[in-house]
Amino acid sequence: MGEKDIPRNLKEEEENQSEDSKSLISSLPSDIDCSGTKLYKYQGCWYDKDILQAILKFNKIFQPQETDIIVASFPKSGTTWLKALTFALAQRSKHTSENHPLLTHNPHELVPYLELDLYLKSSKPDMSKLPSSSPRLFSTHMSFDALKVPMKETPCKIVYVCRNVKDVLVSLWCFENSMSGENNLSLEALFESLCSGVNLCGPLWENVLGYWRGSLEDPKHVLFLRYEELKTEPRVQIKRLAEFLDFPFTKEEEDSGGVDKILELCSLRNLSGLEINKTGSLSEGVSFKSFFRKGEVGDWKSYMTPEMENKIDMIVEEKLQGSGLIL
Ligand code: PAP
Repeated sequence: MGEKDIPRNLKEEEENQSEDSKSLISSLPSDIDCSGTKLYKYQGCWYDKDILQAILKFNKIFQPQETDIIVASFPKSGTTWLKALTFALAQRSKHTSENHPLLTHNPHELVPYLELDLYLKSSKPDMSKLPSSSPRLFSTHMSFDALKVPMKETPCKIVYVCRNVKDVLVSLWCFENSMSGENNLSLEALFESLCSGVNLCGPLWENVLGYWRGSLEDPKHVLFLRYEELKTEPRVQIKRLAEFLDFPFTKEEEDSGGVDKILELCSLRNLSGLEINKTGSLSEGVSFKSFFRKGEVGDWKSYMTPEMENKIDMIVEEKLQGSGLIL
C-alpha cells in the first residue's frame, strides 16, 4: 500500500501519534553511550530514538492474544538459543525434523523482535504474516514495565533469560567488534558504559530485576531462566520451559528421545553449522554467524582484569540487594 492509499484519518492519526511521541521523547533525560549514540531514559531504561518510538507504538496498538509467547532478554544473554528452543517446543506438532524451519532460518527470523523488527519497520505490522501462528511468537529486549503496558487485559506468556553480567559484557564486545570488522570499541569503554548503566536497554540490572520481580509476582505468566542452568541441566530446564508454555512433553515423547532431539536441533554446534547461519544475514546486514560464538560460561575470565571483575561484581551486588536475585 502506497502512502497516498492510506485513509486520511488513519494517516492523521499516525502523524498525531508520531508528534505525541516526539514531544514525549524530547522531554526525557538523555545521554550518549560509548559508541556515541544518543539514548533516552524511558521508564528506567535507555533506548535510542527509533527504538523508543517503536516501543511507544507497540504500547499503543499491540493487541495481545492469550496464547502469545514473548521471549525476553537483555542483549547477549542467550536470546538466540531461547528463541530456537521456544520455537521448536511451541511449534513441534507442525514440523518434522527433516523439514524443520530452524534448518533453513535463523532463530531471529522465526521469532521477530517487537521493537527492533515489527514496530520499528512499520506503524501497523501485519500480524497475519508472522512466521508462527497459534501461538504467535515474539521477542523483546525492552523493560518489563514497557512490555506489560498492552497486556493488562490479556496477559500472555513471557519467558526471560538472564546471564552472568561479565559474560554478557564480553559477548557484547565481541559482537560489536565482529560487526564493525575491526576492534574499534575497547573492552574498557564498553565496561565503563555497562557499569554506568547508560547502554541500549540498560541498565542491565534494571532489565533483569523487572522480569525477576514479574516472575515472582505472576509465575503463571512470567518464567525466569538462566543461561548457565540451560547449559548445566538442559533437560530439566527445557521441560520446565515446555510446561510453562503449556506444551509439556508427553511420556511417549520423552521415551522416544523427543527432548534430546529438540536440544540437539537448537544446540550451538548444530545451529552454527547450518548453511543458513554460516552465510545468511538479517536485512540490516548483520550476519547470522555473529550470533554464534563460543557459548561458554565464564569466558569473561580470558578478557577481564581482577579490578574490572571486582568493580562490576560490587555494582551488581549493590543493585540487586534485597531482591533475592544473584547474577
Ligand atoms: P542477541 O541478544 O544479539 O540475540 P544472544 O543470542 O542473546 O544475542 O547472545 C549471543 C550469545 O549466545 C553468544 O555467546 P558468546 O558470545 O559468549 O559465545 C552465543 O555464542 C550464544 N549462543 C547463541 N546460540 C546459542 C546456542 N544455541 N546455545 C548456547 N549458546 C548460544
